[in-house]
Amino acid sequence: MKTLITGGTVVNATGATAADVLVDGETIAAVVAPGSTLLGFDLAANVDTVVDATGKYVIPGGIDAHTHMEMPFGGTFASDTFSTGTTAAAWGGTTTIVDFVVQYAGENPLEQYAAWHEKAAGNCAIDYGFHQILSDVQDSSLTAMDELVAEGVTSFKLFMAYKGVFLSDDGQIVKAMQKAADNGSLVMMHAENGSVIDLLVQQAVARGDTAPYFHGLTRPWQAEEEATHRAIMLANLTGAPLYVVHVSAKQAAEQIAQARDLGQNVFGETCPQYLYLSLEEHLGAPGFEGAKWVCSTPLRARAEHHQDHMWRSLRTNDLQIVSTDHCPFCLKGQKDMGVGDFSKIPNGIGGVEHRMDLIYQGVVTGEISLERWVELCCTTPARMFGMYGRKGVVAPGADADLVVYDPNGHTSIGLGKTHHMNMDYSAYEGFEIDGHVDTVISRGSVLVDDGEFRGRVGHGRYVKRELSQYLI
Ligand code: DUC
Ligand code: ZN
Ligand code: ZN
Repeated sequence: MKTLITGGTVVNATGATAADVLVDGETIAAVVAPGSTLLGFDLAANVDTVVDATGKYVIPGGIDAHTHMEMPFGGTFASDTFSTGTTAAAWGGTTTIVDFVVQYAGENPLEQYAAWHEKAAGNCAIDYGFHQILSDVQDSSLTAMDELVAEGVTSFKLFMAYKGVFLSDDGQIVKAMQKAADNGSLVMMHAENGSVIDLLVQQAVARGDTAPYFHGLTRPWQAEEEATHRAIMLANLTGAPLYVVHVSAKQAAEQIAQARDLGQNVFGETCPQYLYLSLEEHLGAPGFEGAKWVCSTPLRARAEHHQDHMWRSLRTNDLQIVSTDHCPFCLKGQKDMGVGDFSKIPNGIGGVEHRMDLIYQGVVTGEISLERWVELCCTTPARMFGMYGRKGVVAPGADADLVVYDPNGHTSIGLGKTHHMNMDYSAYEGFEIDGHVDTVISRGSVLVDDGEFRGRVGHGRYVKRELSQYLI
C-alpha cells in the first residue's frame, strides 16, 4: 500500500518546505520536491492513494508524553479508557501517547507494568509507550527499574506530593535518582511540597473554605517553586537527569531555567491548561463549576502573569515540551464527590484531543513559530523519551505518522461540536480554533479523514523506547 501526500508544506522542527511525502507500507519512503521524478517515475501515477495537501501543513503525528488513561485515582478512575482516550487523541492529530503505569505503596512495579500492558493491548487506536510511577522506592523497585529500562520503560515518575498515595520522601527520591544516574533513565517529577499543601488544605476545610477555588489557594506557587528547587538539587547531587512535569508557576519555570543555564540536565513541560486557563476565571467560577478545572499543579492567577511566562518559557526553550496530563473525570458521579469539600474532587483535566489545535493557536497569535509548534508537540517528546527517528519527524525511514493540518480550517471545541473524549464537559468549551486537523495517518493507516474516523481500536502498538536522546 503506497500513499503520496502532495502539494503540502512539510513542517519539521528544523524547517518548513514544500515537499511531497511518499509512504510505503508503515514507513515514510521519501520526502521529495513537489512533482519530483527523482525516483525515476511519476509518483502520483504509481501509488494506491493520493492525499491532496495543497495549502496545508504536513507534520509528524503528535506525541502526548503525559496521559493517564483509566487511571485509578482519587477514589475513582480517569473516565477515558485506552480505547476512548486514544481514539479522541487520534481525532486531534496525536498518534502516540506515553501513559503512566501506576505503582501505589506496597505494590510490585513489575506486576503493575504487566497489568498496564493487559489494559492497553488490543485497546488502542494509536501507538503507546509507558512511563512507570514509583511511590515507595523499595530495594526491589531499584532492580525493577533496570528490568523496566530493558522493556522500553526508560522514564520514572516520582511525586513530592500526595502523602499516603504517591509521595516519595527525599531519601527515596535520591535512591531512585542514583539508580537513574546509573542506568541512564530519566526521572520525571511531580514537584509540589506535599506536607505544606496537606496542612493548608486541612486548615482551609476547617475554616469552611470548601469551594473549588481553594484547591488553587492551598497549592500556592511557593510549594511548586520550593519542590522544583529541591528536585533540581537532589538531581544535581546524584547526577541524574530531571524532567519536571506540568509546570504551572513562573517561579518554578525560573528554577528550571537557572539550572539549565548552569548546564544541568533539567527539563520541563507545561500543558495547555497552564497556557490558557486561570485561577480567577476557571477555578474561581461560581458555585461548584470550578471543579471542572481542579488539577495539580493547579491553574495559576492570571494577575500574576504565569500564563504569559509559560509561553515565554516555551519560546526560549526553558521549557521543552507541551503534554496534556490528560486525566479526565466527569462532573456527574466523579468531580461531584467533592461538593462541600474541594479536597475530595478528583484531580485532573482532559485535553488529549485538543493539544495540537491549542498549541497551534500560539503560532497564530505569534507566541511561537510554526517549527517550534512541531518541536514542542512532536519532535522533542520523541527525543526526550527515546523514540526519535521512528517518531517525531517527517523523514525517510520514520514511521508514517503524519497529520495534514489546514491553517485555513476552523475547529469549534465543546460538547456537540469537537469533543470525542469520555467526559460530560469540556475544559475548553467555547474555544474557537483557527486551524483544523484534516487527515491523521498512523504507520501508513488513515485514522481520521475529512471529519470521519476510519481508524481501529487495536491498531495501536506498544512502543519500546530507547534511553533519552535529548540529554546534554
Ligand atoms: N495531577 C492531576 O491533576 N491528575 C493526575 C495526577 C496529577 O499529578
Ligand atoms: Zn503529577
Ligand atoms: Zn500526570
